[in-house]
Amino acid sequence: MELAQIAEQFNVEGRLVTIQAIESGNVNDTYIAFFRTHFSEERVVLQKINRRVFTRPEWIMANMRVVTDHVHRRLKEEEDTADRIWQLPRVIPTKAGDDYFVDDIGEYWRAITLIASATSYDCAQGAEHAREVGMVLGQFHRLISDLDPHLLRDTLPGFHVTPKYLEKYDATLQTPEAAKRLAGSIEARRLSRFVEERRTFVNVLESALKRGDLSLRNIHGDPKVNNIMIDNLSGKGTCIVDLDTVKPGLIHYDFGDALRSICNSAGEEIEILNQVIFDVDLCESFVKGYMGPARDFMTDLDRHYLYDSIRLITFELGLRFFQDFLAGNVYFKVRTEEQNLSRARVQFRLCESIEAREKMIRNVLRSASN
Ligand code: GN1
Ligand code: MG
Repeated sequence: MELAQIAEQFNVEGRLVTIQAIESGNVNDTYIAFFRTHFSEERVVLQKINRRVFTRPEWIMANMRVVTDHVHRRLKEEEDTADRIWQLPRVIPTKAGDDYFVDDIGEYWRAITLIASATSYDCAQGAEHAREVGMVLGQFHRLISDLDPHLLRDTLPGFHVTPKYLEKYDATLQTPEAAKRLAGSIEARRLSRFVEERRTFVNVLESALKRGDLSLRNIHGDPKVNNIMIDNLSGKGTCIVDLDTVKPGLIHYDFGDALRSICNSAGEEIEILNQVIFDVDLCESFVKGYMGPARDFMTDLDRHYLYDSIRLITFELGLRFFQDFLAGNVYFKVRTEEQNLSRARVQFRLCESIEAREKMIRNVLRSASN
């Protein structure tokens, strides 16, 4: 089926004029579809859900419906006292009234509203940006904190349970494909040693959960910097997008994920490792922004694990990229055979940078989170 035919399934006014592909995103395929009437234009985000990753796309859409309805209701309730128009995209139904469209080869498509006059950046633009990214995440955590978790399906079992990724990595190591790739790359063997040195650390958050130090709350699951939209007109954060992984989890994974992404100004795809540094000043700005909306729900024990969360999620993402490289690139989309290896190198280097700055980061977390 042609892309245009798919876009036309959705209930958008006007005639479809063009469709542009958006390159970012490691999992789903994303496009912007332009529709025009005689007097206006509407652009919508069209996405093909990756069925290799999300085996139950209909659950993704059910969750999206629950989360967006909940957040839109809360935003409406608070609008008179809010400092700005906080936004969140809405699901656009098909002409048949469904939340998604299944094409002739069984692919799942959705359309969501585009947040206009706003930009998402792949890397930090400075202190102000970091603070806004923090505030948007804190605001989102606050808004979904009273959403009944039973209403959400687990769309990706094991997502952000770091020990599970280590198990998967160990299983991959046993395969001939991994053996071949390790034998063929000095860099891959170096990364495998990096993992060995951090085996015991992977349990830090899950053990805290078991002990009852931490508790499950609704999380976003993927709050990296380019999922946070900044208003072009005011420079302030306006919303968080990519709601595929909203589910009960540890907010620490979100906190750490946003920080590992905003504090690495070189981005995830850089080849020159020397440029990969965890910027502690950006970390401070982010935490100040986050704590605005989050101060009320952060406990002292939550604060105790913030440093570990940054180090852990960075390690986890590196491990996920590395495992996928060893498995033959089956999960993350790649343009080259070595891209996942290269992405893993970046995250592991960032992890080292975090470890080297532990004291400074802990100090910043202590002062900025009170
Ligand atoms: C994936 O597709 P994208 O870019 O939104 C991944 C995240 C990673 C991220 C790293 C469902 O997100 O967990 O942190 O890549 N999403 C999934 O860039 O695995
Ligand atoms: Mg995502």
